[in-house]
Amino acid sequence: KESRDEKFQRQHMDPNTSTVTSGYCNQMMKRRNMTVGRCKPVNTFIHEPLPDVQAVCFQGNVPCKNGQPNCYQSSSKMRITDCRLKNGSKYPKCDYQTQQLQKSIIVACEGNPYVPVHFDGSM
Ligand code: U5P
Repeated sequence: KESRDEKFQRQHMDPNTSTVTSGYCNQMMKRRNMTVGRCKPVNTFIHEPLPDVQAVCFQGNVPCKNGQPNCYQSSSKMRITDCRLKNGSKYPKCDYQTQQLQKSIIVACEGNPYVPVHFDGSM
């Protein structure tokens, strides 16, 4: 079974893409199995090395949106792509807007080793 950290990596890690095209989200949301059963409405991919993203668990502690205390904000901006389902897109035709951004990310961390298991947002 997929662990929570494996799920985080499947849903949010894409370190090796340097050039993001307009079709990126349609392709990646499908390839990473986020269009199975429904179209996941919003999802962020992070284009930084995995160790740099794992290190965020030891950066600034912030409360999570759900009130839990185990969220962390990256001290540096990271290269990310936000995928947002377009208005009027209906399953199974999941049509996404692709937006490249440089923002600080917020992740929730758990376990031993203490690693990211949830993407809480960006700012
Ligand atoms: N999410 C992102 N990026 C964002 C906001 C949300 O990937 O900037 C994804 C996360 O996987 C999160 C899920 O767990 O959407 C639901 O987010 P929310 O609607 O609870 O904020």
